[in-house]
Amino acid sequence: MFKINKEVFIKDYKRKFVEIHGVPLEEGSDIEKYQALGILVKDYVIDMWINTNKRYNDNKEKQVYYFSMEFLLGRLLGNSLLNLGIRDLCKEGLKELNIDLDKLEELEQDQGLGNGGLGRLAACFLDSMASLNIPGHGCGIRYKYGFFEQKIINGSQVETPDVWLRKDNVWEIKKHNKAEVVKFGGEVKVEYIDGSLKFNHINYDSVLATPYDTPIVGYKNDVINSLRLWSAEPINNEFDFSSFSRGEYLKAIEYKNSVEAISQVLYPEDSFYEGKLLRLKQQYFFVSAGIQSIIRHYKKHIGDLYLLNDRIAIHINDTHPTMAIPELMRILIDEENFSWDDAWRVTTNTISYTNHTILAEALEKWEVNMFKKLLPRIYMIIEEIDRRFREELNNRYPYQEEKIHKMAIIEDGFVKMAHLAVVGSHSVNGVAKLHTEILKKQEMSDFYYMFPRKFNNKTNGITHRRWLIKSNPELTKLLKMTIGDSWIKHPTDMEAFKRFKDDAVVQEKLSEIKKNNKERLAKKIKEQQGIIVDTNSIFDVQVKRIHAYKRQTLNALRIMGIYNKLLGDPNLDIPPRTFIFGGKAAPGYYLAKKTIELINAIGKKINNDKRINDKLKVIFMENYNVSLAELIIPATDLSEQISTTTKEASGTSNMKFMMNGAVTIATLDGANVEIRDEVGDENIIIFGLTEKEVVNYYRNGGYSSWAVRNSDNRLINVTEQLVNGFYDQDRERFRIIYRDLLDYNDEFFVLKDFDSYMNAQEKVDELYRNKAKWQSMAAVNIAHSGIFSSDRTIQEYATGIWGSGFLYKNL
Ligand code: 26V
Repeated sequence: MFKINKEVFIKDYKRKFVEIHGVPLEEGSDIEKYQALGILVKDYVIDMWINTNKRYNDNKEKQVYYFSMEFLLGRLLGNSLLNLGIRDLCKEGLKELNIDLDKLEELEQDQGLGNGGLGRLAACFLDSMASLNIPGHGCGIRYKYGFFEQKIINGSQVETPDVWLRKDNVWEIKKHNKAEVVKFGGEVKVEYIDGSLKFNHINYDSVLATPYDTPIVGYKNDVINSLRLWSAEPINNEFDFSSFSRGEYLKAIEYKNSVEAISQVLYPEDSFYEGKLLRLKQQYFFVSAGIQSIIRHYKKHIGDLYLLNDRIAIHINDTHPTMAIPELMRILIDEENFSWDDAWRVTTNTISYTNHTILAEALEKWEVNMFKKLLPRIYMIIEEIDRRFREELNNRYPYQEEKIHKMAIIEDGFVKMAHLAVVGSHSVNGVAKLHTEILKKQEMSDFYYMFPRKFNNKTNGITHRRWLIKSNPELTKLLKMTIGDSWIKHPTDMEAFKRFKDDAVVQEKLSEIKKNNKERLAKKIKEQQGIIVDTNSIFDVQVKRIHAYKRQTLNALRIMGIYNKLLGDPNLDIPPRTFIFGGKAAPGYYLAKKTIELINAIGKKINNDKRINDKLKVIFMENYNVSLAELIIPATDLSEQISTTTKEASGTSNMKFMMNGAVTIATLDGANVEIRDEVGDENIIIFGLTEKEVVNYYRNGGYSSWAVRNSDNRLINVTEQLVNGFYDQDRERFRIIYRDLLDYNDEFFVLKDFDSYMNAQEKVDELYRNKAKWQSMAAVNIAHSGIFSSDRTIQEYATGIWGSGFLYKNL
């Protein structure tokens, strides 16, 4: 294991500082101090990184490549130090130099190259792969601008660009010599040479893909894996612009801009798919570069491409990298002279696919004409995959035209990426038990009947290193004191903590830790918004992307309902609550942006209403991101997981909250079901429609939101308050929410679940009043959270899908 002592560290650090900045440490700014530390840590890591790669190559270990359009890493310094096992030592060393490590860590810009759950999952997986000694690397895009920054101005979201590279990114290394060329456009000339067809791609535009590698540090095991992110550059960057005639000069600039546009910006949508050409370019760009570099490396170190799938696993995170399938086919057939059948066998055995959503509007399908023009050879290959698949369908289901239409890959002028992903891979997994069952029984049932053995479940997880050890040091200490530290390597050992659930001393300690974490958050709220919140109140939190199916609206209507009740009876004896929201709306998602406005309008009114005696406060935290999550989650008493049953594939913040001792109020959706199974009904508060009821309404109708509202006075009041000037003089401001709930019949059953949600919240009040009961619930939640470590998830992927890691090596 990496070893260093404090004195050496101090010496190294001082030296590094001077070397980089050319001034003595005492004269340096905090940001310079951060940079020097980051660069020093990277130095420490470099030899291990080289050794890890050497070992992988020498041992010819099976390599996993995790392809994802998004990696939401957050900050890296703290976690790299933690995983190297030198965080405490550095903290002490820096203290001797009068430097506060926590303060330096906070100066790091979040690496926010993802939208939400899917991108953060990819980041947790990288951490777990490295920590479990699994040779697994990320492959994605180095967006110049990450997920936009959110400002709240007059209660509304305003987007500004995330210029995360403004200061140098100390973690990445640019690898000029590992660049790949990606080809777009042009035509394919088919020739018949020596008895076989040859496909010659001509007149294409070339783009240079240059990789930037970031070290992913395993936990105290000397393993450093890589995250490789590709940046788009013009092929010939060294244009001598002055020698061009005016027309050529402008053309050259245009070309440069159009190429650089490819890796310019992360699309800030995660639920509405739009068939944008640039996004298609992004997908092919990183997939092609990634696959080419894998093949180049494989040929150099191993050789026999017919055995590729013995040594390489490629995983595609949702359908966004599905072009890995035709791209691998292209290389094997066009460049390596494979027969179709051999190429198909190798490709399908190499690639595996995870589905992350059943929302129909998020499923990717690309217009044939656009696709064909941008990627002519890839399109030809997909056409052939589709032709052969249809043949198979015809044999299996003769004369069942409708079924064949439904299942085909190219249909109605579109390429359906999910179908291609299922057909062209050997494994298809959902991300929680319920979600996988829905895939099998409903969304993908035809495919499930055809390929039952491909389908499997891998319930999501979160890395306990970031989400507990790093973000909640006091709770970590308590766990070590009570149950030791075996849980760090074996998270399910946390179950031993259950023994202490009724221990008065431990309960007292738990509540003290929570209080301290709430104080930290309260300080941030005061700084950000000037509002003072009561840390004795229930911190009731819903942080996630703003989306109709996640039902922030249900939460908002509930707060309106409680407020009305309090106005009717200001002496009503309820525990005070602080409602905390956070999350970004896609810039084009009008209803979601209105939801943010509504929450802020409710906050403005309630927070300033003296009549209710500070019993309620509503806070919308600006710019929710990974770092803010690390502050909010440990400070939470009540975790709101209230999506419409069947809609949230898994959820992962639900796991982070329970691991930090929050109690969950939830619908039986996504991984909430498994959390309930773990902690038992008495340690979670469940409400709302069941899966069966929801499916029944969607299939057979019978829901009338007007009828539900008219039968409940609370609902009549709160819905009218949306449009009667109660929360804003402009009565039209929230009309769209009103109409969505009533005139459009409330697609996500907000009104239907209102009563059951209100009752569940009353139960929360009652439970919270009983301090011992509440802390015992918190303890049980913590104790049972180990199963939701992404180490467990990755172990399952490695043994069940990739054939990599321990088992494989022991064969
Ligand atoms: C979809 C789209 C649609 C086109 C525009 C760009 C874009 C970008 C991302 C996505 C993926 C949406 C799917 C997603 O994020 N699913 C979430 O995945 C989490 C990890 O598995 C899971 O916990 C959440 O429940 C699920 O909503």
